[in-house]
Amino acid sequence: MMRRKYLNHSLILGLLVACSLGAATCTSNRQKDTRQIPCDSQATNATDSLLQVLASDCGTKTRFGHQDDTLYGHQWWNQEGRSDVLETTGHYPAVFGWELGGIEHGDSCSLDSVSFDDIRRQIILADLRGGINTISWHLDNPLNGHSSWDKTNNTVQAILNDSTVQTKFRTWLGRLATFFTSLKRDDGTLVPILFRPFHEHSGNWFWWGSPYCTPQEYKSLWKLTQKILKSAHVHNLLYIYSPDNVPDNRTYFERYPGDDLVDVLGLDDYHRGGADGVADYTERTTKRLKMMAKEAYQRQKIYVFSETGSESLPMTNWYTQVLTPILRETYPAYVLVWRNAYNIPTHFFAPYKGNASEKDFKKFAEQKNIIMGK
Ligand code: BMA
Repeated sequence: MMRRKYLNHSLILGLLVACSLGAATCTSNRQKDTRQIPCDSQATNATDSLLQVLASDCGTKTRFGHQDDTLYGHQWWNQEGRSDVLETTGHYPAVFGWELGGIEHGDSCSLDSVSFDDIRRQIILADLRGGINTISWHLDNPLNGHSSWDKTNNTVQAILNDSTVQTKFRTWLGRLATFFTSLKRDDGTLVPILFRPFHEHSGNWFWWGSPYCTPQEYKSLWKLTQKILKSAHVHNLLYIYSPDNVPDNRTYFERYPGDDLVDVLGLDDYHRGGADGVADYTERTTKRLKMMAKEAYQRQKIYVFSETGSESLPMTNWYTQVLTPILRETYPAYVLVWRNAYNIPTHFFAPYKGNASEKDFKKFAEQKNIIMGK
């Protein structure tokens, strides 16, 4: 059941009007509240269940997530069972983010030098503990082999129309599909994954960014990707659409591939500028999340704060004084903060043992509407 703390007045009014028009409308509204339908009609039972679990809390509670949490942390690397979040709060995160950039080449290690075998093992372990897994993919540019930050214009167009580039892209997706279908539990069922392809497309830093392809091309890329993954028998994914900061609601949906191709409305938006940036960050993310909550309800979807954080945590009370008030307005199904890099001391978003924000973070994690893992 998708309970909503956040329902704006116009929506309530709309529902009242709809109900007054006849019982059939009311029934369908009631049905609308009770069950989410994955956009992949062949989604596995576990994938369907994951969607229902997320929907049951969306709007009233938020799960806490951290990127690469158990692979490495602030100044440590690959130590079994370790997690900066566990060491500071006493709990693992409820949601684990992982990154597959590099898998497209058949490499054994990711762009962050992590072995894909280790990532697979950590995903399966997290799932076993009752955690939820989400995956991003900073894939290279198939047009020229440069990184995902390569800004060559028309790469998306080339994938769609140039058979050589498309063949390469299909091979890359084949390797990604092999990884997804290798995520097996002991009983042989597949671990469900929240997949977030071509993220932050409203920005100008990735080759799939808005200056380098038309909205139609972006949507076609999404559609093609999903079609190829499905034809490679990948049915353990929920798909997240995750623009970065956008100026208005129209731009948020400008490249939306459609309700039949998306399960989750996401938002990637970081707090920059410390104390001076609080007002701006709070205002824009709250506004956008409210819009997403309303749209998600109407489209029978869920919404998440798919990436955020304040790098190096210059404000030691960021978690309780900046993030919490934002979450409280809409309670997205989860919030995920980015990684604590083992080799870049300033590149961290969750406090670690001994960090000045540790106490504040523990307080954040103890709130009754914040869900942590085990
Ligand atoms: C970025 C940074 C990079 C990293 C990339 C993919 O935001 O953290 O250092 O390579 O994500 O994980």
